[in-house]
Amino acid sequence: MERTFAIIKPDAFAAGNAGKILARIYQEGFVVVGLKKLYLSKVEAEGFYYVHRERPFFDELTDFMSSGPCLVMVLEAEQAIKKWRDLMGATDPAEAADGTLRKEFGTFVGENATHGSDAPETAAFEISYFFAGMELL
Ligand code: 3AN
Repeated sequence: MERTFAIIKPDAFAAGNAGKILARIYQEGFVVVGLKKLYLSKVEAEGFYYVHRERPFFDELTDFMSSGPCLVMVLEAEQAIKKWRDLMGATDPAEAADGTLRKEFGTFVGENATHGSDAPETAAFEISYFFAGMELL
């Protein structure tokens, strides 16, 4: 089994889509190992997206991620990282395949409903950024 880190982003949370996205997560067979609602500060969002600090959209991205509450999660499944990224779909909702979360719930590339780790190393960093070991029993 593998663990990945996921976010239901502020756009999807504000639109009332968190329940529908969680239902899909359970339907697809993930175990929700950790789950909490957070309202990130700008500094907390910047720390999370540190690897993107040189990208032109960094300020826009961290403003958005600190614009309202979100749900942060640790999901467990066989090949959880790939399985969750497949369920999310392409970064740009306009390019995401039918049946994916970003196609259904995303608005545009900057507000795309969900986040998922892209590799084991990033999953480890992202999980430990938001969760203590005791919260993941
Ligand atoms: P993914 O989340 O699919 O791994 P990345 O790592 O390329 O995508 O981008 C990180 C986040 O930055 C994305 N979730 C997206 O919301 C945001 N982002 C990516 N490209 C842009 C862009 N051109 N303009 C605004 N935000 C962007």
